Order: sequence, then structure tokens, then C-alpha cells
Amino acid sequence: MSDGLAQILADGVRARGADIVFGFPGGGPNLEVVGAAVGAGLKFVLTHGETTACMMAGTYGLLTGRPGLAIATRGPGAACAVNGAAQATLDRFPLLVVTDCVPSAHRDEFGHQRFDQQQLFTPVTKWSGRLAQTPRAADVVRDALDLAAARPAGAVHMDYDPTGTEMEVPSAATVPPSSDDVIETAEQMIHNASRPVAIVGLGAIDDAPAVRAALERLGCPVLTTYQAIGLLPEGHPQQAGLFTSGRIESSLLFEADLVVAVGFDQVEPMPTSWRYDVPVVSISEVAACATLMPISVEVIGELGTLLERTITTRCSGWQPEAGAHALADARAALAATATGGFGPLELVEAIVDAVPQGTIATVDAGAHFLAIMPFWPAVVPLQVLISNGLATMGFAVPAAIAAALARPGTPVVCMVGDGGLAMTLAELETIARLRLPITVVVFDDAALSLIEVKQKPGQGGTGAVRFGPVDYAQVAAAMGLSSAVITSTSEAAKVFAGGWDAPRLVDARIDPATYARLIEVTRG
Ligand SMILES: Cc1ncc(C[n+]2csc(CCOP(=O)(O)OP(=O)(O)O)c2C)c(N)n1
Ligand SMILES: [Mg+2]
Repeated sequence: MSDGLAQILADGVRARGADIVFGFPGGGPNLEVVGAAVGAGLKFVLTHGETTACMMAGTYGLLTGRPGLAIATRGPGAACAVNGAAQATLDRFPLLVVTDCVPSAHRDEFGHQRFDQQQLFTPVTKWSGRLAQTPRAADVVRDALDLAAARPAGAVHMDYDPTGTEMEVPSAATVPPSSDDVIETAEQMIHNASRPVAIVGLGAIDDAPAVRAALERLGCPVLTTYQAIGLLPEGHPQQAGLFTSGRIESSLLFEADLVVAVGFDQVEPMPTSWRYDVPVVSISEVAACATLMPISVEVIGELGTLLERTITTRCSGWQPEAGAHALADARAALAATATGGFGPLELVEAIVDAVPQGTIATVDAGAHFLAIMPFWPAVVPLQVLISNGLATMGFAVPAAIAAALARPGTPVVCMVGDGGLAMTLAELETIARLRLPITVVVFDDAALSLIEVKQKPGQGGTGAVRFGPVDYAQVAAAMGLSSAVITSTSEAAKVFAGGWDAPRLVDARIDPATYARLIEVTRG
């Protein structure tokens, strides 16, 4: 009977347009799913763990618009998948994760590898339930994929439980659209503002052309969150850089008389306190999930329509290039933190100068991302992939693999700290096996630098957060990638001059001295 269920699952995923399944199977029904997937014309990508399988499937779903499927075995496999599900949910990536389980029919007999997997996944998913062999199984698969993709996207988990009873997937919660009165109030506030500043978040990505058109109508400086970077292209006169909820963008925001938040998802900003005493109009498809940014008027509904109705006039208080000037000032302040030698800023400059046009960048969590994000010249959304809602380490490598698979032929640069690389090191083999055009650049400082800069006396000293030296170039070579060590700007220029079309790793031995000042200037 379970063969039939595997087929239903594979057919449902295929019908949604996906052409890859990711996973790390155990010896149970997972293998039936692999077989059914391959039979249905899907490619199966074997990963080196369940967390990375979920991150790959979610990233693939984000880039293709077709929710990705990750499979994992029961017990330890399910437990390992949790961080990947949390990443998808908090970063709003569409993911279906299906785990084997102790079948319902045997639940009272077997204690081995048995715990309540649905309970485990409930807090990190939009829904966690069961896929059972029932006449409605195909509908359940379809509904699960729909729920994962519904905004805000996220993870849905199902125990693969042929002998279980049917479970209905809840439909996505819908928030009633705002009334005409609220929309008019927002329109008036925006109309009356002389110096609005827009903050654009991940909820705007799917409607990027409409959002860009509306912001160009308004003519104000535009900050984007990390995930919405590229919504206005590098060089656009209104592009003012990143909203980090720190100090770097504050001089611009202190000049504002209104903040217009578009598709802003409060899962993104760092938990600092909001320091601006101006009204905030929020325009988005879903209600705010938290209150860091105090919203004066919240308009909810279809983004394109709302923007047409609320942004009707051009503001009068800004020079046309105000955004670009703010960005140039921010970059100059960050660049001034360089301490000389070969540090993260010099490394980023060398990469930016050399990457082929259209390259997708993936970025991990760590001090290095503060040197990358403000300088990355994105020209379209989703050209830079980062975990920001969960801000998990170990994201950049699996995300790079998924990006290379979702956009065949596109070069990918994966920028990762040595801590984050070590967590996902085994996936270098996946890059080599699939011959993906990924350049992994490890910001190698033999330390958890973001943690080291926060350390106070009496918190373990440097020994608590420093690693021994590792030759990542040799490790990568052993796994089948070409590789190099670089220790200077001139070596970086040489290595990055070519080689973007094949698997490689560049072990960049950087001096982390600049991070303390860089963090101070960014976050305050
Ligand atoms: C899975 C996970 N564990 C721990 C953290 C907390 N954390 C954030 S950055 C960081 C250090 C990262 O070190 P590395 O990858 O070497 O980057 P660096 O800060 O040195 O640039 C840690 C431990 C996290 N975000 N995710
Ligand atoms: Mg490090």
C-alpha cells in the first residue's frame, strides 16, 4: 500500500512543477519515496544531512516558486531536520519536509526511534501532521504544498504514515483586507509627508516590479532589509542601502517625517529598540508578527493594488539622489573601519570586482556578513540569499547548492565563515559530485569572530571562541574541488580573475581586526 502513497507524494510534488527532491534517506519508506520521485521524473539529490536537505529544498522553493520537498528518516533524521524547518519558516521559504515515522499501527509496540515528531515540528512549521494512505492523500499533498507556499511562506511537516488516519491540512490563515477608510488614511499620510523614507522587506519580493514602480512614483530614499536587497538595483538614485535596525541607516531615518514600510516582516530586524519618533505606515500582504517597529497605520491586502491606492503623489522634500548619497555615506563610513592588511573588506572588494554578471551570492551568519551585505551590488531580488529571520549558521553552503540547481548555468559565490563552513563541510562533496559552478569563499579567521567581538572579560577569553588552524584548501581538494589559499589582495585578484564556472574553494586567510569597528559603525 505504501508504494501507492509514495507515488501520490511524488506526483503531487511534480504536479506543482518541482523537478528535484532533496534528502538523506533512512532504510524505511523514504526509499520508496526516492524510487517514486525518480519514476515521476524528479531528480533526487543526496545531501550530507537533514538540515542541509531542508535548507536546499527551501531555497530551491524560494528561487523557483515551487515548494521544495526534503525527506528524512524517522527519529534521528527528523530531529536533525528541525533547524532546516525553522530556517524555512522564519526566513519565509516554502518547504515540505516529509519524515518516516514509527507507523501508527505499531506505535504501541516499538519504542525504538519513536518520539512525537509532529510535536517536535509544530513550533518550527506552519503545520505538522500526517500523510496517510487514504482516498484524500493526493489532496493532502496538494494542500500541504499550497500551505507551504502561501504568504508568509514556510515549512510544512508531514509524518509519512501509511497506516495512520487522515489529517486535513489547514488552509492558510487569511487576514481580512483593510477597509477603504484605513487605505485613505494611509494615502493621506503619505501624501502629506514631505520627507518619507521607505523600508522594504521580504514580503515585497514577489511583487518587485509593482513595488519599484510605486517607490519611483513617491521619489523617496529606499532602504531594504537583507532579504529584499536588489529590489532597487545598485546605482539607482533612490537606493539608500540596508535597513539593519542599527546605527548605519539612522542619520537618514532621523531626517524622515514618515516611514513607509512595504512588505516589511518584523521577523527580519535585529532586536534593538526603535529610535525614531515618526509615524509608520505599513503596507503588506500579511499582518505584522511582532511590534519592533511601532506601526501607526497598517494596511493589509494585495500589495500591488494597495500601492496604487496609497502612493499617488511625489514627495517634495528630498533631492532625487538623496538615497544614493545616503548609501555612499554609509559605505564610506564602513570602509573607513579597514585596519590595513588583508581583512574582510579587502576580500569583499576583490570578490565584487571579479564576479561575473548575474552571479548569485549566498551569505552565512557571522561577522563576515557585515562586510559583505552593504557592499554587494545586487541588481534584482533574490540575487543575494541570506538567513535573516532565523540567522542560522550553516545556510550559505546548502543555499548555494540549491541556487546552482535552481538556476542552471548561473555562477554562484558562497561566502561563509570558517565556523559556518565547518558545520556544512561535507556538502563540498555534493558540490563536486554535481559539478556545480560554485565558488566557496571561506572568510578564514580561525574564530567565531561575531561572538569574539561581543565577549566581555570573564566570559572564557579567546580560547572559548577560537579554532585551531585548518587548511580548508586541502580539505576541499580531497573532496574533488579545485582550491587555493589567499593571503593578500593581490593573490585575491589573481585567483578571482577566472574559475567561476566549476566547483572550487578559496581559503581566504583574513585578519579579523576590523570587525570590532565595523560592528560598532553598523549597529552602534
Ligand atoms: C546554528 C547557529 N549556531 C550559533 C549561532 C550564533 N552565531 C552567530 S554568528 C556566530 C559565529 C560565526 O563564526 P564564523 O562562521 O567563523 O563567522 P565569523 O563571525 O568568524 O565571520 C555564531 C556562533 C548561529 N547564528 N547559528
Ligand atoms: Mg570565523
